[in-house]
Amino acid sequence: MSAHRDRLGHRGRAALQRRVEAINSAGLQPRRPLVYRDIFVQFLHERDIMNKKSWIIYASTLCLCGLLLLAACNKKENAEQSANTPQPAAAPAATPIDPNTVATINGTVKFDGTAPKPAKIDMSQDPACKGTNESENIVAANGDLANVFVYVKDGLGNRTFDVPSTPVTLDQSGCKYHPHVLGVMAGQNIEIKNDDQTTHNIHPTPKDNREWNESQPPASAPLDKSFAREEIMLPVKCNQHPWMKMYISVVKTPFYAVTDKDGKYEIKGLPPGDYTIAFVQEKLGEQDQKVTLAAKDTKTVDQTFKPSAE
Ligand SMILES: [Cu+2]
Repeated sequence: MSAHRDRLGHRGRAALQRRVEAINSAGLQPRRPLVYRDIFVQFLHERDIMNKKSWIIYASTLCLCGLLLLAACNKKENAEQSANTPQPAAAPAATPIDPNTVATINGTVKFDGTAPKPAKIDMSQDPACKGTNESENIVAANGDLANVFVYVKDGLGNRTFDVPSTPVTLDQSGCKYHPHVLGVMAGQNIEIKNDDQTTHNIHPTPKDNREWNESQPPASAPLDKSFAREEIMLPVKCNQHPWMKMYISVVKTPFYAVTDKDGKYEIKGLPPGDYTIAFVQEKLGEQDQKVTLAAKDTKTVDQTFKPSAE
């Protein structure tokens, strides 16, 4: 009872008193004598129901307001975000290449001096690796230097080029990589095949791209890989066969070539302009040459490498 009284408080007690007086003054005749306690209990009951109803209404209203506020804030935030997010600035469009004016460069890369005798490679650790093998770090016959990566290093400005949908192929056969130097555009697929009866583990060790290595058992499906960023002469090795090495050059333009066994290369389809042509050899480094191409030019740009100091 004392607890009830406390819960009622001053205003509650005053209201109860008024009700008792109202009943008494109306001269009502209850079935049994109306006692203070009956009225008190009924009052508490009504008050309880009222309180519950009020709570539900209060809570619902609060929730609704909260949700509305949240929605409003989100909307504002989104609006601010889209206002603050810098839209990619429209790069000034590069002049389209006119196929009627394109030029060609070609040439021969020479090795000046006596080419080192290719070192013999012992592949006896894996009986599945048959045949002869020789080091390919400098491949020069009659002074013609093979496996030189030639590309347009500068002069194309902000031109961008479509990535070819056809892949380039890297084959493993005779426990060697074919080719030894491969050019590919950034994002273009490289189809890696294993034609050997042994498991290879392809392991590129890039500077500017993601490193990975993956095993490829005999007769397994080709691996499809690509590199996102430009990187010249990215080394690739095999974790199974320590002599297996090759280089992938990842470029942003289609203007590249690799010298063949006669040291020859050709790059076609260049718009007229001033260019820097880079020649890169895995042991002998890089040499650049400038060339100016007029419309429909075919220019010969030869290059000579001297033996390195070692
Ligand atoms: Cu291997």
